[in-house]
Amino acid sequence: MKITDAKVIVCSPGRNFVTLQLTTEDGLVGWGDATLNGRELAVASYLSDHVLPLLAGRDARRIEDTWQFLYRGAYWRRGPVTMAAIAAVDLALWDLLGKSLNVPVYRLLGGACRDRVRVYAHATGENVEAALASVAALRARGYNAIRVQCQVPGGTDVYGVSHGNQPYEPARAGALQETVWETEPYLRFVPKLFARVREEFGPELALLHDAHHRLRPMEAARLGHSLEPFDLFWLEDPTPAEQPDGYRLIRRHTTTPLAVGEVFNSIHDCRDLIVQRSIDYIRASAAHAGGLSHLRKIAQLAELHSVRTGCHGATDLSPVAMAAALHFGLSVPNFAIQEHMPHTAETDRVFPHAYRFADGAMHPGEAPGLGVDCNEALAAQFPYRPAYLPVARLADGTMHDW
Ligand code: GCO
Ligand code: MG
Repeated sequence: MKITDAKVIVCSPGRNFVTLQLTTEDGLVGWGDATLNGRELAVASYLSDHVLPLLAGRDARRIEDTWQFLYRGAYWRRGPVTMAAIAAVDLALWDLLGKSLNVPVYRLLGGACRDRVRVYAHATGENVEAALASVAALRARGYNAIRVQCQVPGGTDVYGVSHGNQPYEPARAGALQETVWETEPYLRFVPKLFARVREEFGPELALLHDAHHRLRPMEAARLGHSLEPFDLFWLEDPTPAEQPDGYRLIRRHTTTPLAVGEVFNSIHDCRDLIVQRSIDYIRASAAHAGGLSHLRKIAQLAELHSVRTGCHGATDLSPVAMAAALHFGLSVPNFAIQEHMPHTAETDRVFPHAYRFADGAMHPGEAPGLGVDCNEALAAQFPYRPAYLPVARLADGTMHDW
């Protein structure tokens, strides 16, 4: 089962995606997601210029060896661009293996550990009433776990809130936008928001919140403590992830569960956090942390330390990555929850898929491989458009953390 052809497809059906296509001598086609939000073309180039020329003639069934070759064989290892590229190759190889054996990937990963993959959705509002209405609408669609983000009254532009009736999209098309961030009003407002949500929806709904790395460790400790009465499922990314000792500090002050890791790209980014039990949920994804092969190792380390998985699943992870997340979530013993932001209708048309949603959970389906296709002709109708994640400055102009 030799790899005979490899190519990268960049398209923008509602947002940008980078997709890897591997073809074998038997004519099988495998798909991988190489999308790195706001840095898409860097991964496309890394793949086309430096990785794909190394793949021709390799046995597509040697998934782990190919991973080791691309990771250990590179002098400049790790980092988001490199690891997204390795992930794309890895996903395409798992897809090919499943197709060659006519089984869905979750069976190759050890089989289902559960019947379905619990997912959480995003509620957002430009004010508290709108956020409550958004939670109610998601509950009516069957979600039993909901992340709530809301604009802080008075102006601070909270990332992750949709504007008008548009669904929230992590990147903004066109020139890079700068927003203003103010920590104190945010810290005063968020407990009030969750008090209202609990009051309105009762104790059973799982509630999540994402602080998007905007806080210093002691501020995050204070927020976690003030949210304890509202029993969050998790507080995500309270402080920048390169400071594991920051998480130890937060831990000393609050029992609010912590989730981190959507920006991690290797087990080395989260080893200390996991081993020291500074977090409760690891959010690394198959798309950005080296594919299913590497994410499984992260999950196994986490399992040893009672940390569960809650993988990143925003719209900038393509349907190929979403499918991989669902095969992973179905088969990993210490799975907790999966993020779910539905893609646009155009994206779903470009990437027809076997996975489905019902009653607050998803299933990857029984199609062989990952169960996702890419309609190249349709993809070509949606050319790449520059789009960036907005950055944040304090009111006095100081650059602030992402
Ligand atoms: C999330 C996120 C996203 C990311 C985006 C980055 O939890 O879904 O924080 O909104 O910021 O996916 O590319
Ligand atoms: Mg997040």
